[in-house]
Amino acid sequence: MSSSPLRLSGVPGSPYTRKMAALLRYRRLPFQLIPSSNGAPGLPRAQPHLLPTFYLPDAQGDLQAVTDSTPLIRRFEAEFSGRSVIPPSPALALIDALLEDFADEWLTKAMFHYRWSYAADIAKAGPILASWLQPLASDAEWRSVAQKVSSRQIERLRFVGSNPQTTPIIEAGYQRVLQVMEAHLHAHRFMMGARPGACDFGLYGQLTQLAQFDPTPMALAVELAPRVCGWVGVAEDLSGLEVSDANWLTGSDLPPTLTALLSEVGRLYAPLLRANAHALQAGQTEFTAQVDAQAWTQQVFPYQAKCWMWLRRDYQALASDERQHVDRWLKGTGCEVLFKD
Ligand SMILES: N[C@@H](CCC(=O)N[C@@H](CS)C(=O)NCC(=O)O)C(=O)O
Repeated sequence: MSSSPLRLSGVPGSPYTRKMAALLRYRRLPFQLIPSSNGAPGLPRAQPHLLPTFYLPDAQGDLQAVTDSTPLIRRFEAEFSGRSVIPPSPALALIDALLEDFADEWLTKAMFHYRWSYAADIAKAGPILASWLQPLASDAEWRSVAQKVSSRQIERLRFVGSNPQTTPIIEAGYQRVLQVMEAHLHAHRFMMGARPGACDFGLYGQLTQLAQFDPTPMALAVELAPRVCGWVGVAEDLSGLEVSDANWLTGSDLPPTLTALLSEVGRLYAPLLRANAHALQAGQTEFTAQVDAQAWTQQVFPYQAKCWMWLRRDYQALASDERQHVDRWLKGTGCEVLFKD
């Protein structure tokens, strides 16, 4: 364990940067956020270049550029003790991992979709993202960067599967997710109980954009889920929240509101994970899945085949009594298909 602060680069419009900064604050791990999407001179560059990028010493002490928030959270769990974000019950930890993955990989579809589909959202995001990329650009350069960023991202909508066919599924799904989170927050401070799990930070990261930045999804959040909006504000800095082991959800049943959230995972995300991985295996470049009884067609996304593999690996590693808990919790949610066969 090193005593120097962790260093990372990222910008406020990156949900994964927000996820990791909030997680480090909660864990009371000192860090320095380099406010840039390009790192800083002399620092290594990640391939692929993603935000946030962490700069971490390897075994020889050489700095490496490391990305991907989900494995980084597990690495920091191993390297730093206290204020863990992984529930000690392996069964609950599996549910936490599944919800974290849903936030990172499905809710981000809604984030990207709203930001780059609607005129008001594009008009806000283009110039502000450009100011983070090139803070000192002249007005003319700035307008040109804003234009370039917007056209590039609009062109990339297809990567997340946002198109006229999937728009109703994404938008109805986002609104239901808000409503079930709202219901859960009536009785619990976090998804994982009275203390946050990794999934809380994943959801928080996407919601910093959906509920706090992009005008179209933000108006929906204010209308449908005011508690969720309040929660996002609080989750940013949980450094002073005192927690104990007793704060995790306990009991042999999950709260019904968490089951409702898992039902959204089963409805919106599980069919995509399966169809994507099967298409990748079959060497296809595109797949169609049935989501919410409607066709969803998008390009294959190799990274999400890895996500599914990680979840299945964790499920396989469970002891049989733990697996029975998970099976019971997932029964009827649509998530069962993730772990069958
Ligand atoms: N799975 C990664 C995803 C990170 C990611 O996709 N970051 C986005 C920004 S939020 C990015 O850097 N995209 C590259 C680009 O837009 O060029 C994680 O959890 O950190």
